[in-house]
Amino acid sequence: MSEARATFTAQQVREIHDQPLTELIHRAQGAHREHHQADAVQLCSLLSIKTGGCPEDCAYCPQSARHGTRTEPEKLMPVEQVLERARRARAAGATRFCMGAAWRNAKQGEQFERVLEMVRGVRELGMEACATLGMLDDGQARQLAEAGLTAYNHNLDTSREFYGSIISTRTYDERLDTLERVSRHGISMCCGGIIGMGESIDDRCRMLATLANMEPQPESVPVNALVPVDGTPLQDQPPVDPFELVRMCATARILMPRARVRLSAGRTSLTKEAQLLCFLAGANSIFYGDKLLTTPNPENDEDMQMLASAGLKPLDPSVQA
Ligand code: SAM
Ligand code: DTB
Ligand code: SF4
Repeated sequence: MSEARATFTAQQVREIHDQPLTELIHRAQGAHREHHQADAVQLCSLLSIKTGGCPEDCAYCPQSARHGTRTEPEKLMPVEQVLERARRARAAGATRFCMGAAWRNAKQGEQFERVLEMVRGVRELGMEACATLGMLDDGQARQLAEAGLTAYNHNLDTSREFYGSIISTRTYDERLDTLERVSRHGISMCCGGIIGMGESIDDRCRMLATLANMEPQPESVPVNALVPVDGTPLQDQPPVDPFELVRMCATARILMPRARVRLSAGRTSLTKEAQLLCFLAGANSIFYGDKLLTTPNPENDEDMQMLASAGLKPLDPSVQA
């Protein structure tokens, strides 16, 4: 029997989001335990396979060619180098390998073939493979699916209303179109956003409502805290209050109970206590490895110690989907 799923209004999401934090975490815990192993955290390693020189103008991004950041543009990496990094990530305990390219849209021809080869190689290692390559056309989505790609990361970043203040070179609908293509070809969607860019709480709730109303809902939801990078228009944004991140994780967990909620960029600014609150609020995935795409992330040892001291464990590679 098919079940009609509830759709959420931004107002309903706001009511969930604004509950007392103790109540919100309690509800999120319930949703978390119903669908997930409560003591396991997914470790995803991230690699920038093509860095910098991006023609888009995303205000948060150090890789946009339009901002005066210190990120040096690099060419697409060779397949073997990428697979060597994936092997190292697997040996360190990661079960998912995510490859990011600073493109407006995925390239055609040899470069795309190379990415397909990387995806096949990562899958052969027994890891989940995720890619984020910008916009895709229908044929590219199909080829990625055939290569065995587990998930495609394409963030909404913020609400439709605030989007234009952050990015002028593409539209919210273009973003949604790529996500729809990805999903149509059977690839899971990894889709989330960033807080701390100057958006309002209502913008955050509108974004969460959009994500939760997708059919199907995203398989994973990255919750990023802005990493303010010198040279970007957002370089002087004040730091995010960790409780606001906790609220985002908890609200995402309640609205999308089956999704992996990934505590993503910004962890180097969080104490282990703040991160534990995020895990209590339903986050169950992190980026693992000392670099995100271009900015630092906690060292492997530091993360392993944090998890061990909380009695949490990395997701067992043998039980992943
Ligand atoms: N070019 C592709 C795209 O835009 O989809 C893929 C790479 S892009 C860097 C992936 C995501 O990283 C962005 O959508 C954004 O959510 C996140 N991101 C980029 N810079 C960030 C920053 N300084 N702080 C937090 N998140 C950031
Ligand atoms: C996502 O939501 N966050 C990751 C991943 N998806 C690709 C990227 C974070 C990038 C942070 C800035 C940098 O390191 O360049
Ligand atoms: Fe380019 Fe992606 Fe950065 Fe935007 S977020 S500037 S599309 S790399």
